Formats: sequence, C-alpha cells, structure tokens
Amino acid sequence: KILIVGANGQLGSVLTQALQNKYGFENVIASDLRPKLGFDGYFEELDATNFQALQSIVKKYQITQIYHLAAILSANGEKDPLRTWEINMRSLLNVLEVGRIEQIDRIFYPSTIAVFGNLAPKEVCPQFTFLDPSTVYGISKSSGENWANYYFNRYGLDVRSLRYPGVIGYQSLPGGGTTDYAIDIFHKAVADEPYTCFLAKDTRLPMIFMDDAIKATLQLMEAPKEAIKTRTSYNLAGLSFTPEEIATEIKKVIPNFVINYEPDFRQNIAASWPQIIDDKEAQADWNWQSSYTLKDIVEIMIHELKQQLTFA
Ligand code: VAH
Repeated sequence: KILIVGANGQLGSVLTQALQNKYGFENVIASDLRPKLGFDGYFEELDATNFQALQSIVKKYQITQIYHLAAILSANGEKDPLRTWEINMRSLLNVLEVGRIEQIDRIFYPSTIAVFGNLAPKEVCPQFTFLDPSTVYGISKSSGENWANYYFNRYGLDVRSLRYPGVIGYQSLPGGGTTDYAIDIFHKAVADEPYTCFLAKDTRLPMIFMDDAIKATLQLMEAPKEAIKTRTSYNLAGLSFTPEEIATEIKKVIPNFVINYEPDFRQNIAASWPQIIDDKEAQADWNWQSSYTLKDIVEIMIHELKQQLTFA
C-alpha cells in the first residue's frame, strides 16, 4: 500500500493517478490538507506536520511506501522563511520517523535544482558540487537530502530522491515556484492573451516534461536497492530553455502570441540556479533517459490545454 502526502499538488495529483494505474486503485491512498473536488480514489485529510495523524494513517492502511510531495516552493517560501522551514522540515522528519518506526519499505522524497546556488557551476552542473542554496526552500531541500542519507546510513531506511528541475504539465497547476512561468505561459497563449513573464528573456533554466518526471520517479522507485548509489538525491535533467526560446516555439503554433518581460524578485532566485544539469549518475545507475524536446512539449501543452478549454 502506497501513501501520497501532498496528493493535491502539481506533481502529487499526476503521480497519484500514475500510481493508481500501476499498482491498482485500492493500493493507493492520497492525502493532503483538504479533500480535492472530484478526486477519484482513497483519500485522507492529513497535515503531515502532525506526527500522530500521519502515523495513524500509516497504521490504518498498513502502508509500505510513502511518496512525500508536500512542500512550500521557492517563490512562496520567501514570503515567510521560518514558516517554510518549519513546514518543509517537520513534515519530512515526520515521514522519516514514521518510516523508521513502522518499518516502511520505501520512501520517495523530492529534492530540486534549488539546492544549488551561486557556487555551483551554472553551465552543466554536476551531481557533486557546492550546495549553497539561495532560498529557504533550497535550504530545506538540501538539508532534507542529508537527512534522507542519514536515515539510510543509520537505520537502513530505503529513502530515494530526485532533484527535479521545473516540471511542465497540462494536468495541474504549480503552486508558487520560480519555474511556474513555463506553465503559465501556455495558459495565456491558448486563451489568446498576452503573457507578462516574471523572468528576463534570457534566463535559461532546467525543466522537465511531466510525463518524464513521472517516468523518472517510478523508474527510481522500482530500481533494485543495490542500484541506488546516491542516497542524498539524484540530479535529473530534461531540457533547458529561456523564456524567449519557449515563446518563439509557441509562436510557431500560435503566431499572434505576445510576451512581455517584467522581472521581479524571482529573477534573483532563477539567476542563482544552474542553467543545465548533468544527470549522468541517474543514467548510469538506473538507466534514466529523458524523451521530450521543447518542440514536443510546446505541441502537447497547446493541444491538451486547448482541449481543456473546449470541454470546460
Ligand atoms: C520552484 N518548481 O520553482 C520549483 C522547483 C526547479 C525549482 O523545485 O520552486
């Protein structure tokens, strides 16, 4: 039985469905602060900063795997740094502790390219380098990676983790990250509205298509234990592009699309992150390979969002 914490989020909602399809409806328990309208499946209301509440759900369903996807992201996190730290760390420590006490088989913990800061190489950022995050979100995730590694080494808890780039999907909306522009831009484009980008036009960032992000997550979680050599978190790459490049690609499909640039505080966050990620360890250890180009992503996003508009 699998428990998903943060099942209403951008990634959580899509991952929940993927897990239901793969392991069967009755074997997946979604949880989040509030129930989600129209959700199809097993659901529990859960605030993961409450250890007892988490433990009782784990016991109730005899949970064997946890995907812990709840967190406050980079841009939102800066509004209240201490609260962000509390929520991101307390929920992780609760998940790790419940994993240890209830002898959970496997835990998934998402990390991020936000663990890197100005000391890490910007072009082609390797797996092992300085971690000097610029946001409280990044600080919580780099600490979280070390906690994951600690629980593995000290207690043998099988925690696995990926450093996601910005995730682009049509199924859900992101919640307060710096890479959100790459989803927002499509929603404006298909509605025939101009888009005002909060990053400068030449800000190159690592991104990944949702289907690739889900594929990588399932692949990592299914890999044999011996294959997982990195117990902090794996670098994961899809592709990298700038706002100007994605706008140019969108204009090939929607010629009237207009983009303006008004960089705000998120520009500084983006500027502290690597532009390109080297994920050769993920490729070597568990055969990771991304499959979507910018052209693919733009075509699929526009097609799917147009359909959503038609049927809404
Ligand atoms: C954010 N999408 O922008 C997240 C992320 C790659 C960064 O983890 O905060």
